[in-house]
Amino acid sequence: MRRMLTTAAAAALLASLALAAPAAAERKTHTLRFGPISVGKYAALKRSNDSATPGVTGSIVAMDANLVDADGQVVPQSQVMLHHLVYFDVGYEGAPRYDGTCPKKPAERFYGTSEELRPMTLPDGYGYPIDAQDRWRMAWMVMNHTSSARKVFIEAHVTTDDAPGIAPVKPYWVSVVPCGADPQYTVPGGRAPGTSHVKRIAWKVPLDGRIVAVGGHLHGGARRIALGQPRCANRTLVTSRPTYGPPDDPLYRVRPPLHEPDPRSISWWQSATGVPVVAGEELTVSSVYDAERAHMRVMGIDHVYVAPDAAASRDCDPVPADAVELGPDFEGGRAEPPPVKLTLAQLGGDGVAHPIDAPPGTTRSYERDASIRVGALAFRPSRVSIPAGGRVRWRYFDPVDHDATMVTGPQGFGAPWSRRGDSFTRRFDVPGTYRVYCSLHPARMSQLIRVRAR
Ligand SMILES: [Cu+2]
Repeated sequence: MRRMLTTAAAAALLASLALAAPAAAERKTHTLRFGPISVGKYAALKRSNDSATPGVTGSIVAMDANLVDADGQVVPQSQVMLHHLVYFDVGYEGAPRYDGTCPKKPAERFYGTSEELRPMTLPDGYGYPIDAQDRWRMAWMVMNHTSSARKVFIEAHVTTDDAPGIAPVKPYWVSVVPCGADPQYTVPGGRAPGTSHVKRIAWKVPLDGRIVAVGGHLHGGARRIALGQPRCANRTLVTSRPTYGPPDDPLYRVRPPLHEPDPRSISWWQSATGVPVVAGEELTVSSVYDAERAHMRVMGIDHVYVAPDAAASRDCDPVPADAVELGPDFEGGRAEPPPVKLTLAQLGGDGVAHPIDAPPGTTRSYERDASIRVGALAFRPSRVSIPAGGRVRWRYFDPVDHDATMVTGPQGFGAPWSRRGDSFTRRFDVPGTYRVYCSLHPARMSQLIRVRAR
């Protein structure tokens, strides 16, 4: 039932509101919790869904997120891992938002974090503008490294400020694999020790402004991601550097090791002065990985926050002195990606995943090409032999996504996430033994591909 105010009470309330005005700007940290998420043992779960919002008209000046249990305790990444998390602002009816680098996408990516759990910070005086009516979405992937099903929550902390003078920033996600749902690629490996694999993209800056913050997203095997400015003598503006955990980090003691751990820190750059950029100029993003070993399903994404500024300088002034680089918050980290030995695994009758050399069964030999049926959480046949130059075709029949990702072998590859009706074909020119799993169901779905020398 609605409560009605008497005229006198309403008048008194108006009087007290008038006395309180003008309202002081408010800085507040909101906790947004999503869940529970039930994730099976050794499972990777990915999804996108609506997110709660702060319900504030103002600016986001800081944000972070992690996984917590029902008591609000942070869950260690070595147990249940937040592999990635991206927040999207959809806007509202009459004021839709579109992505900065993929404008066909009707939602603006504004904060992303991954295994390194890097918070978003902006220099003082800057913020990402939001409206109380905005709707948000979130896309996430969670990996359970343990032998029991777990319930976790994604908990974000969003610091908003409704002061009127905060300069707005526009977020741009610049990926070396642009605009796909799964912007991954594979470093095939097999090159000399110390050499690097570089994947580069050019990005046309859409407006005059100043870059005031840059974050990076990289996977295990990465050496750096660099933002370059060809217009100014091809200089490097910002290098986002990974730091890997120390050798005794629990991340490297996950057994069985089903994926190559990402860096535990990726440096974050910010400057209140900012680096001026001009509408129409091209910046480059270079994602640099170790080329000696294969690294499957890697990414290279710069998160570039630009403050629109029509008066921004067109000169190539030096990178400002107030630029800071925020590095790891732990000791003993490693700059070079450590070698990680991955393995196939299979859930045993004891409910625990055990490393296996190959899936059970006999090997089916083909004169030329092999066709593999992916369904009911299995590859059929699971062991095949083809001649060099032959092809393997995966045909997908399950309603959920799977992929085919090399674990060990002479040349890395990763087939894209696929489901019922999809297929993918790869030609194998390099002889040898390829151990392959579905990276989304690594303890259940494995296969062996022998490629015979001709
Ligand atoms: Cu799968």
